Amino acid sequence: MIKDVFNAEEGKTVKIRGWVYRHRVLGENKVFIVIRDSTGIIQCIVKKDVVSEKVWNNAVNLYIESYVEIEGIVRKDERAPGGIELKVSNIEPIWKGFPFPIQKDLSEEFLLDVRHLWLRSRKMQAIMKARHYIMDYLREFLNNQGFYEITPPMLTKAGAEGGSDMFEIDYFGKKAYLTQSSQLYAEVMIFSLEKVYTLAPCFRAEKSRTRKHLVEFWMLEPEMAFYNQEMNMQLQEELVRYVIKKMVKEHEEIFEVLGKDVDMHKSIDKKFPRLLYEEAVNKVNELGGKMKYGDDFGADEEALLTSVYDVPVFVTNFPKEIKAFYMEEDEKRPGTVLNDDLLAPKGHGEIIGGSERIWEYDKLIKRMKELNMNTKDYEWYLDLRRYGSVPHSGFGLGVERFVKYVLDLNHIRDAIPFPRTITRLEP
Ligand code: NSS
Repeated sequence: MIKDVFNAEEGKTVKIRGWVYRHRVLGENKVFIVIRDSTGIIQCIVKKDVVSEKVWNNAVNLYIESYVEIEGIVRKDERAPGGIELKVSNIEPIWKGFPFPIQKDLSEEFLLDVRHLWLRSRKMQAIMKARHYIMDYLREFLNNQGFYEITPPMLTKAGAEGGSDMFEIDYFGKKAYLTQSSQLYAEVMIFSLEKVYTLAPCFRAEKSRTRKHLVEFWMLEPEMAFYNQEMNMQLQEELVRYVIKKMVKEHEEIFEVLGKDVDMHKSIDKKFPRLLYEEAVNKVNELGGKMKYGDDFGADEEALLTSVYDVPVFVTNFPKEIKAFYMEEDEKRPGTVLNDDLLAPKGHGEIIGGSERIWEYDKLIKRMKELNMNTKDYEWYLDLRRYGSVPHSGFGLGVERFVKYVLDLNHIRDAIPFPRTITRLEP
């Protein structure tokens, strides 16, 4: 692998395989080739006067993304990326292929059209590695705390979050929906395993065209028996901090490839501030926004509010009218619920939504009726409140929103390999 060459002794002959990342014929007798594999890139130099005619012709006639095998001598050179280059003695194309379509046009639309090829770029490679590590650390943190991962269904009969953004499908002549959230299934499992989480896709036919909405996204949904909202928020704070610290400590090179400085996370040990919904609304207005009590935070309001923080901030106690049916009312602040949205700093906005759940049967039925919900669709969910119910809480963390925040990406679509948006279902 390419990374091994950087540990090899100077003067040693090595063999590598990889894809042509850059290719430049310099004058009559030099070719510069940068080769990439999953571990990195290396500069290779071919000089006409030291290789056979066949090798020279092989070197000249390559395309970007041709797959080649190269033999060469390791040389130190400060001008090369990583300070090492290969003086090529042999080069064999294993698959020369066709001229690569990604050349001059780097417009966002075009790169989305050729997403299946653009995923090979250094930028996307770095983000996909980060996504892998982030998902791994999220699981690691929860597993270490005694959580069980459970796998929820994607095909469901009723929505978990309500609203009009459900994808309806024909299920053998009956209506079914793609899941909006796995929460209700996570709730089922706490009565067996006490602390569980799902890490699974969610689907929302959201018409919002913003830099933070996807139609198909992944959500981590922990659910904990006997947790109140305070314990719930503490867990969220520790989880977010754990993953960010681990990314900064172990993967600085990913941030470097993306041109980002890990210093942006230097305050992450600070306690995450907490604002009541009401205080947050006032703050948005102080900062020049226009909100009234009862409005939800849009992308602009979140951007305003979070622009003044360097760590994520909790907003709690939303009016119950603008939140989901299952949230427990706060006895100390009637009309508001025991919930939190965790908003990431510097404009990234909401990454987590969580709450304490209504756990008593009578209260839940009453709330569902107030909202004119069809309780028949939720019979099995109501069973959870009929038999052995206990207080519990949980939250959902949007994986792509979190990746966007951790890496400070400009757009959520780069946090997932194959983004699904209103206008895009391909590749
Ligand atoms: O709608 S949420 O606020 N909450 C729930 O779905 C709860 N059922 C979660 C739970 O308590 N188990 O969504 C949670 C998070 C939200 O904070 C975002 O980070 C993410 O899910 N989310 C999205 N990410 C990308 N695109 C879209 N459209 C999207 N919607 C929510």
